[in-house]
Amino acid sequence: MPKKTAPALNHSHWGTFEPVVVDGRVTEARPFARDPDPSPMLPSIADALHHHSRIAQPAVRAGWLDDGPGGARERRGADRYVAVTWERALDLIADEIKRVIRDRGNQAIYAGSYGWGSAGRFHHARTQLQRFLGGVGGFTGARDTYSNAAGAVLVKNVLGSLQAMNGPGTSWKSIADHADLVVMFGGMPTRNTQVTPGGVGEHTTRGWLEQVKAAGVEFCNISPMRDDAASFLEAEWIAPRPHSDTALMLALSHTLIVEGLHDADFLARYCAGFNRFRDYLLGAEDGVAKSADWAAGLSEISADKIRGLARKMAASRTFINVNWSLQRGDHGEQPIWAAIALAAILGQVGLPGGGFGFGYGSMEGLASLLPDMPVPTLSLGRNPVRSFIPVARIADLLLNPGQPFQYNGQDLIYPDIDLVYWCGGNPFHHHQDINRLIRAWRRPATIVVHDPWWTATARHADIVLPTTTTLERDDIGASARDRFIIAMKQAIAPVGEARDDFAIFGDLAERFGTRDSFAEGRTTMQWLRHIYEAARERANPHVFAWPAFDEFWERGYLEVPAASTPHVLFEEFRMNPDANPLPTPSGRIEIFSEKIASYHYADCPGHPTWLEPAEWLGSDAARNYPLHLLTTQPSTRLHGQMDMARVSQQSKVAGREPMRINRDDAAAREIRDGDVVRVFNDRGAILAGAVVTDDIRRGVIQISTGAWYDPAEPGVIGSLDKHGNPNVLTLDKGTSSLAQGPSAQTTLVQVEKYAGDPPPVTAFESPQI
Ligand SMILES: Nc1nc2c(c(=O)[nH]1)N[C@H]1C(S)=C(S)[C@@H](COP(=O)(O)OP(=O)(O)OC[C@H]3O[C@@H](n4cnc5c(=O)[nH]c(N)nc54)[C@H](O)[C@@H]3O)O[C@H]1N2
Ligand SMILES: Nc1nc2c(c(=O)[nH]1)N[C@H]1C(S)=C(S)[C@@H](COP(=O)(O)OP(=O)(O)OC[C@H]3O[C@@H](n4cnc5c(=O)[nH]c(N)nc54)[C@H](O)[C@@H]3O)O[C@H]1N2
Ligand SMILES: [Mo]
Repeated sequence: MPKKTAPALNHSHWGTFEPVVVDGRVTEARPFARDPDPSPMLPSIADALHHHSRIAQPAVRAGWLDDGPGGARERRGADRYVAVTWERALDLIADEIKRVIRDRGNQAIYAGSYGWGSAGRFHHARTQLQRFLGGVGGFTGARDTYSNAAGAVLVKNVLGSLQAMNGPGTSWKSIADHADLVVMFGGMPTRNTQVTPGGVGEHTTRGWLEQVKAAGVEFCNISPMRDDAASFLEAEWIAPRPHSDTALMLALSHTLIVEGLHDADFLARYCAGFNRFRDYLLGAEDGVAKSADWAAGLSEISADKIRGLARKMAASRTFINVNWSLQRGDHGEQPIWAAIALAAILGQVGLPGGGFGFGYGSMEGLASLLPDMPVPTLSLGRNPVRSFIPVARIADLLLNPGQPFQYNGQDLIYPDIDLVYWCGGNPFHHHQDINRLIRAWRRPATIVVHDPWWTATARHADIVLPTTTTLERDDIGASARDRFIIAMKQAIAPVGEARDDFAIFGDLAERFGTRDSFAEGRTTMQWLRHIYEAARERANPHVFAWPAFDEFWERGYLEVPAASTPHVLFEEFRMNPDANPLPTPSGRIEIFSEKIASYHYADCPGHPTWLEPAEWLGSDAARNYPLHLLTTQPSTRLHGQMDMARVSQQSKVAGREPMRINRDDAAAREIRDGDVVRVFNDRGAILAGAVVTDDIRRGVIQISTGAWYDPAEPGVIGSLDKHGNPNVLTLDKGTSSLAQGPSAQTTLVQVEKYAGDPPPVTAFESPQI
């Protein structure tokens, strides 16, 4: 443990760091000494903090200020702003919230406000917003995440809890000690494991992968990208067409059954509904056997290869991982369910090193040796309004007031939204089909956004409030996927007129007479003490004796010892399924779900099923748009955060977001490395910078998410995006009536070399004020 002289630390979703402060400015973010594998994104922190795209003072869109709520809404994204004082801005917001509550009711306020904000657990932006609005009658909220909605809703139904999706899963240690083979659908990209929500004190994934490799375990990377597996893994690369994974998994299952390699005892004892699924696989339901030959036609992986892999999986202790990306597509529930069924047929679920897991290459900490440790958090408070949307249905909500929709067995209605309040998220980064979003965004009378930076979302808002970043305030950083708790100490004074979200909502609450219930009479420091002590009370003293708050704050961090025994998912269930049933209706793994079947959803039947995605290389649409666009997580930033800073900027090609394309696909279009290209489909067009590679399968291109949306004609639906935000191109459709998750990966496009002088990127210039 550090002594009194411990450096003041700070914390981010991508790592703990020590800010170096010179003359009131942060010049450097030094990696935390206890982190074995710090994120290469740290050098961007100082740039972003002091960048000219910070919002200097509260601002109101001119059309809204002149004409009142709803004024010149079609100018959102193109309008000027007027700088106002904090008092004026807060009066305008309070009056507008009061108007909407009076005339339309609280459900007319949408405050689902999805987004990652920053790592501190007290200044958790969305929680602060929802505590405030909950106290003044409530708001329409949101369920689930963009990360893994389809998977989460599915596993809650068929496994009974979220644990398999969100961790802790079977530990890497167990895999190193017991597995022979790791089969990775979507690979295991270490770029993604830089990150976990609430922050990472200790990056463990690369180290674990090295240990698993050193133990002699083989890896198989089933992904359109070779480099989804680190080269030191020496993984076999199998590159199916994107979205054909469900067909592959069904064919692996089919092979195991017809060759008698399935574990009949496991299926009888631990699973419900295997026979129904078997009938489907064998073709009894629809006359089509889901054989290796059948899947070969869909995936372009040879039938022999599929059969060979099935036999190898049955002959080995095999661990199957499916990354979350696979379920971020049309019918995204299916690859998750098919993987569960495949693992059940192998019969190794609940055995050390065997079975399945999700997202091990999606984020840090899904399978490390995590201690039993409570995390300090700010409670959400109560929301008296019942209406909600599945989070990725935001554009549907705004475009279709009063219309019915389905979600996980419920028939619901979209409420009529008049005010959107966003705090800690960036829908113009995260949502699909931005042109459709702009159309939806024109519906509400008022849009309020808090952010430290002039993101595209801020630039499409009516009232914009500048907030502090983690370096400008005190907080506590912690995550359920990490064993460090960090005292995040203010390093510099707030930039410009920025204020903390907590302070802003306190002053808004004052205007409603609810300050006492919102702030509960505590200052920031008293809150930090309060949430820390509440966690300390829940902590198991046999795991670790938590010091009192003052000692923690002075030490700078807590390091809770790693768990001594590896975790095995469903180990207890396997030992005694009657005494330890799963919390599903049958108490078993539901290969067939009576409940899901009872909803009669054509897009999510009662067992894992091959359902053709709306767009993929096997569909008719591929004639016009022959390339499958995968919008992966960026290695150089967190979503849209820090796009203006050096690590991200150094990765740009001709000033635009890189687009990786296979050598043959590039040659056929006369595209060379470094060319500016136009990527387009019926939904929109963007400019990007070409990177020609052999590491990506033919017919597939990759553009990371997160380049700031930069329309050539601001405010105009269908404008060319000069910078390369791939969400201009993506499909905005629910995965199915079950989960209604985002289908971002279901996108076909065409690419051509851009003729003429590419227009300059202006995404990071502030709007006219
Ligand atoms: N096409 C495509 N789209 C995707 C995905 C994909 O795979 N493909 N992935 C999706 C996924 S998994 C996710 S999680 C989403 C991520 O989408 P978001 O979470 O919305 O993305 P961020 O850029 O992290 O947005 C967080 C915002 O909070 C702001 N912020 C930081 N700290 C504070 C604070 O203290 N207060 C306030 N008020 N604001 C703060 C940041 O400046 C930033 O603008 O994107 C989704 N979008
Ligand atoms: N550096 C960094 N790390 C991050 C984030 C970030 O912004 N920056 N964001 C974090 C967040 S919020 C999340 S939710 C996770 C997301 O984690 P994931 O969803 O797992 O991440 P992706 O990068 O979208 O996809 C991983 C890989 O899946 C492969 N893939 C895509 N579609 C298919 C398919 O149809 N079949 C197969 N077999 N493979 C496919 C792609 O080749 C891709 O490289 O990442 C987290 N990690
Ligand atoms: Mo995510």
